[in-house]
Amino acid sequence: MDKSRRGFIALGGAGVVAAAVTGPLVIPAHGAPAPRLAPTGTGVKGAVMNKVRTLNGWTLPYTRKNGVKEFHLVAEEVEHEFAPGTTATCWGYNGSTPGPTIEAVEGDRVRILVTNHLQEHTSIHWHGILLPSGMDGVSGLSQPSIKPGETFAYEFTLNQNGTHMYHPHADEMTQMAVGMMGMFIIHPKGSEPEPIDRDYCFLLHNWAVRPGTYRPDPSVMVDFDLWTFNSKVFPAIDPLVARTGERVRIRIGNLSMWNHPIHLHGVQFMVTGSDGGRWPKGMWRPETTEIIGVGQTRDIEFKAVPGDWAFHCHMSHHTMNAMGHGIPNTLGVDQSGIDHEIRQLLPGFMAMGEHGMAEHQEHVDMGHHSGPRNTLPMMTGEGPYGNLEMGGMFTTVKVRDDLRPGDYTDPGWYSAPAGTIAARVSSDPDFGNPPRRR
Ligand SMILES: [Cu+2]
Repeated sequence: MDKSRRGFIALGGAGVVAAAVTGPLVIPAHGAPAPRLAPTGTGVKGAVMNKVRTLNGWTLPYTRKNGVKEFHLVAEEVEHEFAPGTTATCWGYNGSTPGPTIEAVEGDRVRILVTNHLQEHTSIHWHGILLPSGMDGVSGLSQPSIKPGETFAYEFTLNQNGTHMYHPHADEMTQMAVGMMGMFIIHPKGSEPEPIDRDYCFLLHNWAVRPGTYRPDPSVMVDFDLWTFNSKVFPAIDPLVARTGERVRIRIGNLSMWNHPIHLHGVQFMVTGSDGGRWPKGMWRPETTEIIGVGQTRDIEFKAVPGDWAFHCHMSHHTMNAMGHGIPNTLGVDQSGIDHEIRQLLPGFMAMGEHGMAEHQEHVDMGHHSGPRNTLPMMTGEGPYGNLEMGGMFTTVKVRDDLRPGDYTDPGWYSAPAGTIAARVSSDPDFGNPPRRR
């Protein structure tokens, strides 16, 4: 049992945790803030169901009241770290962005208390969930907005299963741009038709945290600086870990402003579901890239194959961290001699990009070039064989033969069997006689 699961009480059999426990309920992975629970009169009390592993995140505990599962969300400002080197004042729920994942079971009656600690009104829309119109959370249309300091109760019965989301439906442009969102997973009653060994979930998002600033800019529509899985960028996104042969499901939701073609190396996955629930098998399709449209969720499933496999958005600018886009193209431009002259105007200026952008990481890693405050390098990360030159929506799926079930600790780098790694056969540029079109 790894540290992020410590504190759970598993009641054998179904593996569903539904016991009232006292004391710390969840120790979220990687230093995410501890859940803040509303006082219940008897101290901190609640239960956690955690069948899903929320990447870099956590599951919201609940209390059971007369057969109703009661959750309590608090909308509030949070200090958030995207990766070591960049923090910002964001908005979220219960101390984190995204907010904690809500997990429940088809047939449950749920009550969700929402307390507003923001300085402006809010509401929560339960995206994709079938419920009475008055519980749909559209402020002005289906309910009055939740004013600062107020608590509203949403209550409904879950008549479906699948991968869903929650987000404000009040000043949405601002509140979503600064991080207010979360996942709402409804498990089917009974067991899954194909048993799932590891069930991951995360949300896609984009942020305009301009170099040197500490607040995401909600007015930006297309030109973002940070592209995140669950509000984290590479290299701070946890790896997805599995044991060889396990059936892995990854549930992905998109509340960003772009569609993201999410690509997994090493396997053909099946696209098996969405917020429409688990699709009939005849609708499953094998893919290696699946576009997760804005406002959509997708579930992908595969049998884990040993290795370290890249898992990322295929929009190449979405696997970069902060970068200036309004710059002249330096590719192929001889810049020799201009460093000295420009440095008189811009101390520390360094001409780059003549032969491609990869030298950017080398310069930053060598400390030649520090960049603005609170700003991550455009490309970063080191693997066992060198620089990764990545950022943003990039992580790895790490599959090993010898993992214990339920062990989510990072197993380090894969050691590939001898003879299965691409290797140098020549250093002569004129090596061989490759056919060329003239
Ligand atoms: Cu993308």
